[in-house]
Amino acid sequence: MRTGFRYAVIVCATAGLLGVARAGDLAITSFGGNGQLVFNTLNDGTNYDYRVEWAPSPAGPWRCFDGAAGLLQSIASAGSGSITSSVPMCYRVVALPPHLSGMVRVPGGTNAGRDPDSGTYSLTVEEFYMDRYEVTKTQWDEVYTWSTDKYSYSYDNAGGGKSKGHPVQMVNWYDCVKWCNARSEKNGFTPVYYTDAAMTQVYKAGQVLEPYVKASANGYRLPTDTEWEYAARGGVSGRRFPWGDGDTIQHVRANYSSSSAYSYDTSPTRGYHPTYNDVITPYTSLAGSFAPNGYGLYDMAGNVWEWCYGWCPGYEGTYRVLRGGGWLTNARSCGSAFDHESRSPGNAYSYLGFRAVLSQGQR
Ligand SMILES: [Ca+2]
Repeated sequence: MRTGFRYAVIVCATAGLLGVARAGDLAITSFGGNGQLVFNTLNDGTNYDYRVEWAPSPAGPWRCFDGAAGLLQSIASAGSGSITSSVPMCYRVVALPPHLSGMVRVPGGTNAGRDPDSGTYSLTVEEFYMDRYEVTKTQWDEVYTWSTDKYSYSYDNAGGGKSKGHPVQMVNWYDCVKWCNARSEKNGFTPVYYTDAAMTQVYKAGQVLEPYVKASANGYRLPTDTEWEYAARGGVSGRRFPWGDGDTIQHVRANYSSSSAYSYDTSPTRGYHPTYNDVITPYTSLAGSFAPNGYGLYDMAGNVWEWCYGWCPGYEGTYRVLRGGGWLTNARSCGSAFDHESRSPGNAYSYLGFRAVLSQGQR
């Protein structure tokens, strides 16, 4: 069910608490001189995500923190040996409505640089929201059951999952596209994918090689290849992997198969991830088992590969793009720029899952 934002505002000067306005039962309870902001949480049985926003005045405009750059961007040189700093004076805590809980805001913009593997690149996207984790089996089942019981959806695969909280796999591209539509309908949104040019017939069943895409629809969809890579880079440029500190990979950072074939694979443990290799494939890990990237996205390298919407260039009509590498594959495949992998949309594998996005304006 879609609801509006609920938020609590704090107006502060030099980190002192001057006044608090509250909406509902969400409130900021303290803001200390050490910069620590404390707020209560909503207690209505819903699992909300929360985020802190800032503004120059209570009238706004309110802005999200885009990692460290969100603050650094407000500091500019005066050109005379001194620095003028514009410090945000108001903060608020926002409880994201349920349809956005579990998603992170990916700010629009351009991420350009030189990737150690692919060379110069430039990625430009509009703001969108993306699932924080790969879609889990739990999440998959909830929408799958809802959509097949009463709403005439039919899928080629029921989906596999090592256990609750692990990413869903053994789902083909058609399943994922239909599931996005079902999730949209479940949340009261307009589905994105249709079977007819007039876009009156929601894509719910069968294998439609090239669904009609309603660009104005506000529902869930698969990310484009460009959106996926932009998101994976997490706001840092020119790095091989989703993290900003170095261009190497180890098992402590991701669930993948380590090998000495790549000099930047410096994992002290080799082969499949020792924590998740229980000799019963697939060796997936609980979604979110490793540190997130700068946008708060987990497992953008490894665990399961992720279906993107687009065709593999040169193989239009045959193969759809996958990104990010998985538990089965090597360090190279985990690179943010690695786009050499694609699969037939009708095939399903135990190393391949997905995550969904919402276009801007759906907040
Ligand atoms: Ca992944």
